[in-house]
Amino acid sequence: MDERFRLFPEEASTLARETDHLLYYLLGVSVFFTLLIFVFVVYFALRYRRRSDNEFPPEVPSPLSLEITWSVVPFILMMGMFFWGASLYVQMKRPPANAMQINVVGKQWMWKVQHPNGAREINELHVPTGRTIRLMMASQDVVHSFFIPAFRIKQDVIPGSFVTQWFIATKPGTYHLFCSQYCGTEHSKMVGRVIVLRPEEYEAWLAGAPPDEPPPIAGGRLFVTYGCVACHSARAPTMAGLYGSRVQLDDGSTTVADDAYLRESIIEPGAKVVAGYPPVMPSYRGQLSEEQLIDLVAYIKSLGAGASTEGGVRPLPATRPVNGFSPDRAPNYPPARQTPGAEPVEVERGRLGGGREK
Ligand SMILES: [Cu+2]
Repeated sequence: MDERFRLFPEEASTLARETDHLLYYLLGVSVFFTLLIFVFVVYFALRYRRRSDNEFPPEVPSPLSLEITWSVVPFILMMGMFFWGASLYVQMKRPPANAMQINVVGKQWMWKVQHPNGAREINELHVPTGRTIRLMMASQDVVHSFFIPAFRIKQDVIPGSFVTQWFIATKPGTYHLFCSQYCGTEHSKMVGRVIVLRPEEYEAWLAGAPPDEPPPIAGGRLFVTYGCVACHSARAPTMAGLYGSRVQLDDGSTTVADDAYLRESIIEPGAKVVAGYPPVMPSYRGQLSEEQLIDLVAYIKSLGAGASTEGGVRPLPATRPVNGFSPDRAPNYPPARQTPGAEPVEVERGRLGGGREK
């Protein structure tokens, strides 16, 4: 690593250059106007100083053209900052398609990383150049913040949720990885290295890393051992094609089945109940680690993405009889609460024991 003094960290990602350009613009505008104002203050103080006790300044009307100029010019410069910053922010928050997902779990006081093939590392992150990397991050305890100065990315990792961050590394090398959120006594030791390799070097590194179960396979195993499969094949929504699709909820609204939704549905199943199904799923809060939650979501994702991510409503799987209730008897099933004539669904809810009274 280059240990010479440098004003700005190295630029090692595609976002780094653009972030710096915006920063140079902000600095440039700030320095220019600070100096301009400073020079005018000194100049006017000397030029128009009071020269004798009986000197009174004449009243000078402010010219309209000057008023307009010094209102409009800063307005344009500020709006430039706003739109430039906002567009960069939006770009930073939306990972491009076909990103390679690497999972990161923060805990006191380390970063645990897992690659798509299952390979794990701690406080180190190996990535290839030129590839879109999407980090799927979670915290096991307190708020941490994943900070790679050379990539100009910093993302708070909040317990109880999944957060994502993406980047494309551009320059092979070793860079700092920090936790930039005070997270306990050994926060200052929660540091690591990001090692950017050429794609072929990355493949070689992956091949040489100790093998481990890929997340979707580990998730599939959890799906069976935690008994999810017992319900999510007949009595509850199936998982095939669920990821990324739009789901009809029992309050009439819809939601996209993304990582956050799946996580919430495991931890707090009553928060968003799929229309036509009784809210009987137990909560798995405290039973699954962050890694296991990531694995489960990876498994569901591996079952296929929804075909109707572009705003359509995924048809609910209701082809099999549920506890003796056949969908054939209720032509309006499943949109239970939207259609007034969907009485059989309500009856069925009561019979399953967990039905909520309207
Ligand atoms: Cu931390």
